[in-house]
Amino acid sequence: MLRFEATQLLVSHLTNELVVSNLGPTSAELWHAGHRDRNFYTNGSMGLCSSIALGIALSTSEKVISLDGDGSLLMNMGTLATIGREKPANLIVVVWDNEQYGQTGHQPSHTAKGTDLEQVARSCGIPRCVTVRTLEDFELAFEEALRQDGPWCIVAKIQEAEYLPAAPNEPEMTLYRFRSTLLRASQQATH
Ligand SMILES: Cc1ncc(C[n+]2csc(CCOP(=O)(O)OP(=O)(O)O)c2C)c(N)n1
Ligand SMILES: [Mg+2]
Repeated sequence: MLRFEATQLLVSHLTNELVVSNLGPTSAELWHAGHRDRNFYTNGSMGLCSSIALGIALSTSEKVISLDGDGSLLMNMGTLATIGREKPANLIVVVWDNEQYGQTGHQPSHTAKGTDLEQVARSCGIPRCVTVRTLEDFELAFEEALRQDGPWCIVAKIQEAEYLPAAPNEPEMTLYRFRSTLLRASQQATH
């Protein structure tokens, strides 16, 4: 399974969900798959994607999706423990697990040497954890995660591919756009 085809599939299932994406190609591919005001592209902040998504999930009842990377999640594995502790029902963590630190030179990550992030998430108390290896299984798991309460951790084993061009995402603009969209939605809901 390629991350870009899985990202395109994921985007095709979205309605109003909030999506936070890991730095680098994960954010670029999300942008190419379909830019939305409800996408929060992270920049440089390795390890913080699921932490940011957790914070957002705890402050809204809307579904929040984190598109994390194996290397980044390994660097801040405590975020899985906090998700398991807080158990936000509206949070879906997808880990694009290519078993490497892809964008910095394809160095093998711990998941290439036996670390099983599904088991880590499960042992942290995250109730819905699954590993998928094909596009079909990814779609089934993601559709179920959209329907059923979580928190979810979907570890999607992916193959590396050529990178798409970088996306024109400026951090300040991302923050401004994302916040304004949510603010507008909450103002409309109260009027
Ligand atoms: C604190 C910190 N350390 C190191 C880096 C450099 N860095 C950027 S991305 C990356 C690898 C990320 O790996 P992963 O999350 O698996 O994503 P992939 O590149 O495989 O898509 C590294 C080491 C950084 N941005 N921040
Ligand atoms: Mg990786």
